[in-house]
Amino acid sequence: MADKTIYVLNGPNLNMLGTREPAKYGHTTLADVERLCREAAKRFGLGVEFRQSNHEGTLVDWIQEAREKAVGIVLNPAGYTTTSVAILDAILAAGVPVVEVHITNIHAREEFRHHSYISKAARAVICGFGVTGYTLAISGLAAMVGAAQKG
Ligand code: DHK
Repeated sequence: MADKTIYVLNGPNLNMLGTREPAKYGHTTLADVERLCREAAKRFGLGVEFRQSNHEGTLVDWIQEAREKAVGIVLNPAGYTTTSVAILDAILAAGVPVVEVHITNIHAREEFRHHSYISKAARAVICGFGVTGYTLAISGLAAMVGAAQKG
């Protein structure tokens, strides 16, 4: 059993990864991303609670839950990045480090995608690496929480 757990939370439309605008988001499915995350976390002895929701309040509930049950959070807020004060407030109250991930380079895209409420509270931000960003986020989070690489 893993010593510690991290939550990997995904916002709206990421359930459609693999078929959604593949020229931007790639062909990898969210199930593939979950597998990558579990492999990456295992290297640091971390367990993963991997979830996706299209609903803002559900994401807030899960961030509150992570406060009790996790040592850190990897969050792709997707479309809520640019709008959600509620998710920002949940992160400010979370008491565990949050790494914000975007598959695409949001700064090279439309102007409205450049501003992130989440970045105001995230400990780190990764964007533009495709789905590899999730594994980079897990490595960074592991360092933040002092989880040593196994083997
Ligand atoms: C995913 C989304 O759904 C968009 O709303 C963001 C982000 C970008 C991503 O790159 O993972 O603007």
